[in-house]
Amino acid sequence: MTKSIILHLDMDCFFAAVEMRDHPPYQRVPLAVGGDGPRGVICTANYLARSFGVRSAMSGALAQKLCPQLIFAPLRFEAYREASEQVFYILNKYSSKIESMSLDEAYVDLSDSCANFFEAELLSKKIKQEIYEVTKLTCSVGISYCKYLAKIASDYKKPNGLFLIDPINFDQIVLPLPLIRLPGVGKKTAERFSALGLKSIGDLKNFGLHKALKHFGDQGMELFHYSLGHDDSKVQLERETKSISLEETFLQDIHDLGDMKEELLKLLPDFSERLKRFYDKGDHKQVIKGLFVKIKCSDFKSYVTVKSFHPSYFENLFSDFKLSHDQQELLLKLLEENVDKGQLPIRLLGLGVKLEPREENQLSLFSCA
Ligand code: TTP
Ligand code: MG
Repeated sequence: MTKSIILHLDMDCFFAAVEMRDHPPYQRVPLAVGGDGPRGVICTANYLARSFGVRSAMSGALAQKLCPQLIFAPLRFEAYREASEQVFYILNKYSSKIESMSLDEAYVDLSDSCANFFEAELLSKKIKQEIYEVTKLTCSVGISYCKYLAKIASDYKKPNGLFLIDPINFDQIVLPLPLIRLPGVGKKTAERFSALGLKSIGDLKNFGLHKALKHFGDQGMELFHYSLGHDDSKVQLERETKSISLEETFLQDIHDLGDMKEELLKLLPDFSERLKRFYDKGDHKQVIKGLFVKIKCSDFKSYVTVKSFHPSYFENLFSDFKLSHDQQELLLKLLEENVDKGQLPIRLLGLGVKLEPREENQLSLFSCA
């Protein structure tokens, strides 16, 4: 089997960098974007402000306390979107396998464009330079043989970094990192690990598969595999629809579970519309294989809980596009599970259905024959 070569790219203090580029007086001052006003929350801060402890998702009031000379720039989404499009345009020149995670973050599969890590490093330098020439913004790039390690690598030398994690430096770089750096580990899971004396990825590796499974079930097994450097998740191409979903960001964080449930149910009519539009196009009959709820907490961490079923469980959705009473109850249960994982007020709420990839559809058709 050929090894994958995955690049992870993350723009440096993205919104703040765009503001500094467009407003020279901001370049030498500690800068926060967003967060002004009594209830304001900071979206990001430049690296000078970060040296005072100012962070994303912090209240503007606290940030000002930490750094009294902090300047607040208002948000300009159009400018961030334009810079983001320029970055993705450049990435598209070098690979057709790109998974965008947000305006400023993407995974790129370079397995077909580069023969080895050395070539991938050269190409990454070229990409970084081109992005800088076009946008006048810097980014950090990580390269590895799987997604989660490429992400850790891009973070390792931020800002303006380029770093490779391969099997040779894996132990030295990755094992000392805290468990929260693994995909799917939030504050709560990290605390559960900590209660067993497990702090670092290396601790989990030493803990062993058997005990990881015993204490943490399937998630323990998955995380244990990460601790060995194994991750076979693929860069997801955008062409294929993986899910149909709807989400809403609230002006004020929601604290109360009852209010969250109410807001979730309010999304249902629009969600039905979305389902109907997708299936009315008629050219794809991808079956539904799961239901999920997503939340984003006030610290901007996202949690998604999915429940999978045989596609027949969702047949009603093809006729009236409405979730049944049972499915709505399930949705509320998934919400509760998520809230339990996040343990904080929420700023975003979403729901959706997972679709079976088209190839799997075909396989299951054949296997029925
Ligand atoms: P990030 O890539 O997480 O942060 P960043 O680019 O500002 O800084 P870094 O150099 O560490 O990558 O997020 C990208 C943008 O998304 C960020 O500039 C602003 C926005 N954002 C928020 O609005 N709120 C948040 O809590 C976070 C984390 C990001
Ligand atoms: Mg970034």
